[in-house]
Amino acid sequence: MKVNTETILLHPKGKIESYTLDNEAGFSVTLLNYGGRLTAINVPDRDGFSENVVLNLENIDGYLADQAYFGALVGPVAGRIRNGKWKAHQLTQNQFPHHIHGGGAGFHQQIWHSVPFVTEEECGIQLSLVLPDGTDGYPGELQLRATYTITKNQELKLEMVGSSNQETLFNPTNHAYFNLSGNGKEKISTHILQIASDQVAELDHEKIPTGRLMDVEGTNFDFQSPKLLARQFFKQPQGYDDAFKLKHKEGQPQLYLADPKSKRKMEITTSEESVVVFTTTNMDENYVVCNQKMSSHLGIAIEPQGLPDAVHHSNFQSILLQPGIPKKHQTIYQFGLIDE
Ligand code: G6D
Repeated sequence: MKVNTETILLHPKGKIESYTLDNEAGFSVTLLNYGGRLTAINVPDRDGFSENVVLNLENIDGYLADQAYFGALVGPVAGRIRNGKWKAHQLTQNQFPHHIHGGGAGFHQQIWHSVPFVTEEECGIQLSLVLPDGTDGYPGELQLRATYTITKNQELKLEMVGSSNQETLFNPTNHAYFNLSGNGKEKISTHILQIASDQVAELDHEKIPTGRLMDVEGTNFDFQSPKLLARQFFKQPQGYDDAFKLKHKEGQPQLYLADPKSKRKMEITTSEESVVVFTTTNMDENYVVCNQKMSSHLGIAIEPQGLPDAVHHSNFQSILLQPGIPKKHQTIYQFGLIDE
């Protein structure tokens, strides 16, 4: 196990570094301390050939200008908060009139303090950050720790811990866009997706939950058995940007994504109540991702988190962070090959 460090840019706000965590057996993860962004997860395919299974931008300028959270840690609260309102607090209305993904000074554009570590079985990076009281309207000084760890066994673990000196909100996620074909060779339509979820949050026309949880059985949101995405996009041309409420069963992952051609698979196990799945449908943009123009269905963002806009729905799990009581979120991404 080893960690390589590369200095990318001396930015006025601090040194931007890139770290590569390497299990020395074909599995490696590269991330920036800027936004804690995953820029590469290299995973062997059926022939043992390692390629990147997350979408990345061309260079650091791309990340500094990014509006779509490529690979980023997102928070303090992922997703939309209606009108940016919580109790008497007004959060930044960065998707006017709503608040989205932590606002203007969210996790994704902070330079985190970073410390690499290596043991015999694992290696990783511990990132830390303090967001001052009142940042983007959130009360309390928020102390954060985000730890990325890889194992010999092709696991990537992300643990995020938040604590505050006042009652505040905490619902972070990671916003990597996956494409298991490797370096964005194929569209995600070729992928198979399964989610341990029998309910999806009903959304209004602004993509904000109404509070109703709808049964997925027999609908286009039913991923309880493995589904080919191409077939789902045919039935649901607008794609998916939806929050699935997860079922947790000891020892079982909540999400399975596979690419039959390369035979790569990923299983996600999370402590969180839901997963937001965003299929990049119609995301035809003028920037370069994995050496090509960003286009519809190039990646799938998988964002484990509490249900969005939870502050306005008493039937959603609370995302309150109480003073002096740290809260931990954990997600494990397990990579491997489809069994024949
Ligand atoms: C998020 O749910 C949102 C999308 O609506 C948004 O477009 C994307 O981030 C960039 O996942």
